[in-house]
Amino acid sequence: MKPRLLQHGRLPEKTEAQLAEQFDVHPFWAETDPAGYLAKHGGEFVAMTTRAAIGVDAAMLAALPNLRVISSFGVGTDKLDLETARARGIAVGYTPDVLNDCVADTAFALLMDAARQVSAADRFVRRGEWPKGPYPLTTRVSGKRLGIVGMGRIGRVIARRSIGFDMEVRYFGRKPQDGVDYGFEPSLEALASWADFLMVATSGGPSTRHLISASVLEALGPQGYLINIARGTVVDEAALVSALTDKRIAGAGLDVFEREPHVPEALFALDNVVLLPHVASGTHETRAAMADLVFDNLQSFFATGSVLKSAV
Ligand code: 8YV
Repeated sequence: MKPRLLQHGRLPEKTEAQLAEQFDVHPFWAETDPAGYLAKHGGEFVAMTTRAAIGVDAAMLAALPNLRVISSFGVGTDKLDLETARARGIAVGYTPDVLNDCVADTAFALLMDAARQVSAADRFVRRGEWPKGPYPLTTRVSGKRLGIVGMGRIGRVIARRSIGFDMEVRYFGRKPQDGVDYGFEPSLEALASWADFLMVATSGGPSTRHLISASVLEALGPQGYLINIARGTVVDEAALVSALTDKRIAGAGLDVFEREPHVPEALFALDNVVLLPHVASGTHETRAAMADLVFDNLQSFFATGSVLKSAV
């Protein structure tokens, strides 16, 4: 008998085929009566997969009384009820590290676009406006000051990318990080005031909700740029929209939003913000590596009792 696995959200085709070979998979994402199905069959499942964007909450875990392992596609754990998983001894696998490079690359793509207005200048050309005159001057990146909010796995790779731009780096977080050669700033407002570019690379969830507040944006100021490749919930989005509209910050580059896939339409007409649809890890190479790790976490758990990359 193959162990029963509840698939919560689609996964790459190769991964779904791998799971089908090793597990008795139920495609929960296709379920027309999710609550009814779990009430009737929830006790049959010992394993489940999910995605960082979907997660698994306390109510769902309560409907899975025999669950032993969760394998999540993504590094974000803000939608996973880790406290309940820990209390019940449920292993939780996720996919850190394999996406660091592509997320850090996207962070600099957004930073460069926000400062040099690459996308806005492209639209300028396509609208046939160049013959009427030159595109306005933009902002230099090289040699500027980069403030990183969250010096974790991805924040450290972003800091390394800054070397190529001769940037000075300081960072903010709960505490100074060992083995990090950048200046630690215990005050987020002070970091925002110092930085030319404020890079949000911290985890999502209740502890960081609206960490980038109206007062932080005010400290960043009319010469400062905000880049967010973390979670939309980390930024007070209404305050950001207002600051961009009123040009109380110079610009922003955003890959994540508070209510994805819905983006405040007030941003659509602005040339001082770059909008991406949460694609930072969205390359063939990285998504394949994440998918492999989702499967490998499960294989490891059923072979050894432990996942390869544990979130708990
Ligand atoms: C995921 C992400 O690919 O890894 C994360 O936490 O935000 C993305 O890289 C996406 O959320 C998967 O659903």
